[in-house]
Amino acid sequence: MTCDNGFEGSSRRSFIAGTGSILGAVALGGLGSAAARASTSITDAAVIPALVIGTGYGGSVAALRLAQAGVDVHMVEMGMAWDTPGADGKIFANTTTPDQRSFWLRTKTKQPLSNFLGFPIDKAIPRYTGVLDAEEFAGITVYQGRGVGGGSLVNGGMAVTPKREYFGGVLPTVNPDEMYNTYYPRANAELGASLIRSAWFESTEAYQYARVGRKHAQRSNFPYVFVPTVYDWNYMEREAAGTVPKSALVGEILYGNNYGKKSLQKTYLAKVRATGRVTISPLHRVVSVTPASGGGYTVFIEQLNTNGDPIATKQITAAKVFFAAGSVGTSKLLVKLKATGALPNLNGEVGKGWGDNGNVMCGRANHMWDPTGKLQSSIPTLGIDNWAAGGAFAEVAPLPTGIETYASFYLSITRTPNRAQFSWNAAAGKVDLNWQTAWKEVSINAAKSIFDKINAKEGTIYRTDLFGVYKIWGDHLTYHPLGGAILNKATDNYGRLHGYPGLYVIDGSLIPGSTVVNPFVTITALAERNIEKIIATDL
Ligand code: FAE
Repeated sequence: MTCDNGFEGSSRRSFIAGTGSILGAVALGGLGSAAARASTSITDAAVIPALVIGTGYGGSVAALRLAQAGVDVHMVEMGMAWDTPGADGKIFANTTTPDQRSFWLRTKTKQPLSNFLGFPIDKAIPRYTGVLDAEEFAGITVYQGRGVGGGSLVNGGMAVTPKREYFGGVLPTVNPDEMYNTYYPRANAELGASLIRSAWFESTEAYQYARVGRKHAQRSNFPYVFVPTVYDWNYMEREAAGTVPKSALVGEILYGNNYGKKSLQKTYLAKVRATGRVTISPLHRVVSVTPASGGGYTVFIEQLNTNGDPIATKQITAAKVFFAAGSVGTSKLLVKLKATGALPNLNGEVGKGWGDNGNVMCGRANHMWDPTGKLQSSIPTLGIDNWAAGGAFAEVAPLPTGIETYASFYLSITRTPNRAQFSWNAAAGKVDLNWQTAWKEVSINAAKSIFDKINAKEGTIYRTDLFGVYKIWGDHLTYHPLGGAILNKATDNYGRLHGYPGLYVIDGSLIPGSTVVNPFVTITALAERNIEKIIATDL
């Protein structure tokens, strides 16, 4: 039997029994009602069983599994819904023609590659709640997705499972058997990860840049791997054949893909919506969480306009709160809430253990007889694996400029011991991160273990025009923020925050600074593991 608040009879009873007085209010017709579920945004004074902060990988996994277990869920997302086309008929802007949709609250683009042939390429754009946030801390710019789908909206779609032999260094307190037998396969299946068709890779103009990258790796005796992605490869082949609108093959990526990429909107979040138990509030930002007098937690939320300004504040009560605001978002919230007295009992591990996954970028200048192609698919699919010998895994990345650049471009993920800490800056009223740019030296040296050798073999040099004037290394940024609420330190071994029953962390902030490869499959698999335990024992 389904009650009008949406709970199936038996699961409703057990959920109420397990979670205390606040759920009495839910049963009496709080936000769990069908009408409320159909509304587009959360209402002030709502009383709900479960709130998920953020709609990226961790948040989407949590919402889906909770809803499937019979729990009504509300998701709050500070970015936009990204479900409505702009004036050009497209939801997302192209990488080569950034506009207001491209960046989160900036008046000038901040492209990861800031220069080309020595000239700055950033340009003025209207301030808007755009999809890519280049969040600046003192020593590093952290790129993140903003909107329903989180990082899946803007990322390269590389769906990489770390080699099992390295897993102990990634998540030392997690049983590898359960991850590799159950949760990695589950995450990869739900995300729709798959490999490029070999014959097409070998023949298409769009991956000439990757074939050149492979050839250079081979000639210097580096192992290379094809990595799965969440792009629909059949769609990309049809793009190449000219039978469908193009996305990867016209360079769409950093500011969103209009077609072809299986972002969370098409995978986990499509299933979330199909449960009928989850509402999602875009342009809503959580600013505080504190224990409620009657049990559960009071959550303060600001509703934003597309200029990023608060237009309403809402105060709701949730029995359980899942922090899934991403490594930076969750860490900033927890550090602020501990320091300002909203959640004073959080332990001293909160804010610690943050890392950049060793990200560093570089380009190499090839010879005129080694062109990388003017048509480059924006979805990388090949990696050079020198982790064992040199501590670097380099993805052969595209430079989808539409012209022949004679450049090979790489994003390296490297082994680095450096970890930073978030702290509350009371005077400025914000959270700081004590990362130092000089810490990237380790990562540069690891990347050099690959590219110095390739350059020597090929008789080539590094590009010096992509990150400034005469600057070789893109060492000012990360795409892969990880940590800040480390598993089994700030939380227990399943993401339950110490000091506050009913508060959970379920995103990249649980992972201590490195996943050895690109992170979203590990974030998803860990979330699947943790939510299964939480549903079994806490609800
Ligand atoms: P995330 O996906 O960041 O979701 C957090 C969500 O919470 C966001 O939508 C935020 O807007 C929202 N939020 C934050 N604060 C609040 C608040 N206070 N109130 C309400 N909402 C809030 O977190 N990874 C790969 O594995 N392969 C790739 O190829 C790859 N390429 C990348 C390329 C780029 C340009 C970028 C930026 C990232 C890339 N990543 C890649 C990283 C990957 O997208 C990232 O690790 C995951 O998205 C992190 O997942 P989380 O669930 O931790």
